[in-house]
Amino acid sequence: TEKKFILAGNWKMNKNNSEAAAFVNKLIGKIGNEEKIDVILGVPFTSLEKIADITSGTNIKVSSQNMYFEESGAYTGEISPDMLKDINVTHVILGHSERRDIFGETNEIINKKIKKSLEKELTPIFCVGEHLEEREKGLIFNTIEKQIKEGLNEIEKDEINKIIIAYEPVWAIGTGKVATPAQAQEVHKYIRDLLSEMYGEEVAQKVTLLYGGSVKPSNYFGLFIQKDIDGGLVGGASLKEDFIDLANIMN
Ligand code: G2H
Repeated sequence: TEKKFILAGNWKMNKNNSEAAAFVNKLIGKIGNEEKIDVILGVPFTSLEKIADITSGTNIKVSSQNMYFEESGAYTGEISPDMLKDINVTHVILGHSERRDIFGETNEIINKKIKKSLEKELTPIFCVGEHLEEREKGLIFNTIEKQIKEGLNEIEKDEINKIIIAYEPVWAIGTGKVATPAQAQEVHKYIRDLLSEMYGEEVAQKVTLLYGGSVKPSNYFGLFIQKDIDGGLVGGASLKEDFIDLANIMN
């Protein structure tokens, strides 16, 4: 397929403004002209504007880690898609398991956010993934099916290729326990087959599916050579020079 591999970082709640700028300046020197892959950085709200300015003209794109689904108004503490667009943010991570588990985001809320991001031409990086308990009970596919179908509710065929989907098994997040390439590929294939059922084979093949959960340079190659894995969403390793190594592995 013609789709590009994506290396996306998710800094989560890390790096103040000056740390963010120093790190990204280093990244730009090493991978700022990357053309074979798309590099996306998921930055805290406080550093988005600065990082979007620093990376402008490079091949590094900037993502927020969340947003609200309303346009504006009395939503104390929230950030709107227009606010993000205004400072040249291009992507938004939605439905991360930390948003679901710590902040109570439901599939319905995530669906509203995905629809709003598409309307505003922000590219959603839509995260799904099962908990260990669900895996152990044999409920991986049930969980993923519900997250995908409810998260993509009312999203039409002509919009599905504007969405990046990330599979992040919750038991592999920040735990150092990466899914094996076979475990990851199994679920990626399931997601692709499900998309094919929902939207048709041709469209499903074009959807970018990222793997996330304890990705680091030493385990990345085996994952990203899998047929249905089109890149990675990287947390811990995106805070360090490991991120440069990951970009180099994909080249
Ligand atoms: C999964 C991932 C990035 P980590 O949440 O979204 O984090 O690589 O630290 O497991």
